[in-house]
Amino acid sequence: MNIATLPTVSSDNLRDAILNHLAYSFGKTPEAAQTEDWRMALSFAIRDRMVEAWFAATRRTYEAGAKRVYYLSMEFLIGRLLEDGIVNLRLADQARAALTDLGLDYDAVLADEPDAALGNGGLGRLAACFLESLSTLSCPAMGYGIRYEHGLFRQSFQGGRQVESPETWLLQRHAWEFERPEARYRIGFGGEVREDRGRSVWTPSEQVDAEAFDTPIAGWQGKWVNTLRLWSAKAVAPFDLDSFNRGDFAAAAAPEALARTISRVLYPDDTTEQGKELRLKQEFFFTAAALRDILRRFDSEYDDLSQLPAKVAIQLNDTHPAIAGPELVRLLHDERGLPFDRAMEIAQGCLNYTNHTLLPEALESWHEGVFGKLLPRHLQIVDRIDDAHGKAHPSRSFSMRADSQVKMGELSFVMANRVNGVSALHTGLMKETVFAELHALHPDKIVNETNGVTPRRWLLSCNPRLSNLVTDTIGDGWVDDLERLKELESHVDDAGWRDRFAAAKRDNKADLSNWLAETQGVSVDPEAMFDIQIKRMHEYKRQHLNILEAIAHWQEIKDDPNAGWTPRIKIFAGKAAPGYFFAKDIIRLINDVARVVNADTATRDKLQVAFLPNYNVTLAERLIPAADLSEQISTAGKEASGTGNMKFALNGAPTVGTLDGANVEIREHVGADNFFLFGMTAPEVTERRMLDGHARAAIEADPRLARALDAIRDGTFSPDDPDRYAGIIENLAGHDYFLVCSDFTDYWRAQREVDAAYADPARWAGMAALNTARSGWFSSDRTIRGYMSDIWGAASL
Ligand code: 475
Repeated sequence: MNIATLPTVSSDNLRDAILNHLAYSFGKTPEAAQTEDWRMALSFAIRDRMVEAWFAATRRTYEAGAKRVYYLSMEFLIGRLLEDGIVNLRLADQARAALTDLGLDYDAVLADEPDAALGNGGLGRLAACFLESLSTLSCPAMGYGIRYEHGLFRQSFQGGRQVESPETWLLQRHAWEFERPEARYRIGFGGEVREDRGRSVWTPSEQVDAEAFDTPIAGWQGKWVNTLRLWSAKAVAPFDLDSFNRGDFAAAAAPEALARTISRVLYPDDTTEQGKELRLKQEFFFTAAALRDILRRFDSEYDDLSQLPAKVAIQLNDTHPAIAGPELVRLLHDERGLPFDRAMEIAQGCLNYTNHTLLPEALESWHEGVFGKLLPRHLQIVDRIDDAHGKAHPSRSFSMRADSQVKMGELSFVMANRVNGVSALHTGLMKETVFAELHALHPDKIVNETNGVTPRRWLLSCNPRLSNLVTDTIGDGWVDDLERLKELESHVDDAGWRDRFAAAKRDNKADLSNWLAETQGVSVDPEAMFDIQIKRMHEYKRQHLNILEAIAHWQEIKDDPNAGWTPRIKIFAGKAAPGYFFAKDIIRLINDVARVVNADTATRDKLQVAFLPNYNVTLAERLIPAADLSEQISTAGKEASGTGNMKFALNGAPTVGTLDGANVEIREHVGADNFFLFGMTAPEVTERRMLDGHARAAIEADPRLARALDAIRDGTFSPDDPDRYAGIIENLAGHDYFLVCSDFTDYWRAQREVDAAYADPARWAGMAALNTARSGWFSSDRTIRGYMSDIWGAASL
């Protein structure tokens, strides 16, 4: 059902288009053009090829009267867009040829693009994969979020410590957005509510405008293009002329400054909640603008609001846009005059909520003082929603308004038609723990949609060597039908094919090792095992378990350097929330251990440690294709799903991991023989925590663990400041909430099994290849099909 057949494009056509843009869009001659000019000209030439399909998709959606999907998310971690566009339009060969023809380095031009780091981690990257899959599946959809001026902070190290600096992606020119000055909505905050002839009228005390910026998102082969619409805050009146004329220039600029703070920075918190008023303002700002936009589009086609649930599906990416519930009720009841119950019913027919974490500290809740001051009418509406739910379920023991709070999880659950978890384990735990009572009242509401990743970015584009081998072997049907990777299985026993698979990995590793040498001053042997843990820094993700094992491993190598150790390089990358001091200490510890271990001439051909700064999507695209081993070692029950775990498996890196999140399903798919399992299960974790002194007992039972902790304690890695890690030691030997000590012994065992398997290259290549061949189910195309049928009732056009 291709609605647009793309004209074929030769490298000559593309070269002419680039030169044309260089001259007429950027006013440069080839002689004067800088890399950034070429990058912009190439981006415009590629973008031009999306526009026809973009218009056609919109036309087609109107003609079909199709239901539209709206994905509301505080974060879209989209990374670079140029290569993604080139790959999806299947113009990689032509683009490379055109640039080479112009005497340019294709890779250097692509590398000039800054990452759009408009997200923290998994939740934001999932939203980006979903947008791409929605387009690939030609599902009429739109993403709504915030056009942050500054994305996630830039990370560097000083003396091993994380230092944050502002990220400035918009200081370079950005090729992908279309400003829409006409799509502008006035958003109010504060003020008061008065009753006027039976109607509630909210008069805000402060207002800003939300202005739209649209980015086209092309699916595979560019047949369908959806829109990511990001809102930027603008002052209602940019300038206070009275103040200016009085000579008070600061006051004159105040409205502008105030407005801009709203879309200025992305909150750098992953799975911790801050409870800051500005955050609530951001949430309401983009959600309210999105709802107004959705209703405007609906009004342009239909005149009966009861049709809304049939034509509009809204997905709330976690509770961050949860204010959509009360705001939609307000629009329908206060502004459109529908009875309250009817307004609530229609809103409930449109809204759905995805939960991404069960960590109690991450469940949003606002004090009613803050909430009511900023959104007085919404507080009244939440109370009415809560009352209505309480009346309908008199036996319930909770309230979304308990303890003077507004509980966004409960609110989202009640206002949603469907609520979903992101892996089978996580969805089960939602039913048993956080949402147990709501689940009992609404047994059909919770569904599972296990996460996935887009194979276009996470295999085809980031790993050309492996994707070429796959396409040579089974054709290119896998790109939008990833389960076809299964067809590789019959080749895994063929030693010649396996060698080609191993060669692709080896070459990727050689590239990475050259890059490490050139840019990070780290020199590693590409034959060593590349053992990688990349993700946000968090105690539950247990980077400290990994580094403890590395310390014990180093000590054991020193005891007997000639014992036939399997050479390894342990690579870490990830950012810690600026206020999360424990996580920052773990970064520093890893850097300290790296310094000492890498300087040890007796061991460094067996073990090295590196922490790479400023983890982002682009670094992930570089590391994952070169990984041998994927570290997914969270405390069972804590990682909702994980998506990095899927990317590694897809790229032929077996996992060492716990039975947590989607690891469980990965292991089922790739087979227990091709997955290094260790650690307690979620129920065992719960039980162990109740056991007094579990950490001390674990340390006493394992001399390796005791010795590794001793080395940290005695200042082996911080000789100038032996007490530097007293906090970490105290935590681990004390209450050890995340059970690092209790899982250490089994982790060590699993790692030695990894060593043995890696030492047998044929065996390892077989395991790695089976990971690729059996990862097809983890495509975000499969996930989105699930949302379309189980949650949205939306169809592919
Ligand atoms: C889970 N982020 C992963 C991924 O489903 C899962 C929270 C508060 C404020 C800002 N960001 C957050 C998250 O909660 C988050 O990223 N959760 C992650 O969602 C996609 O795969 O297990 O930790």
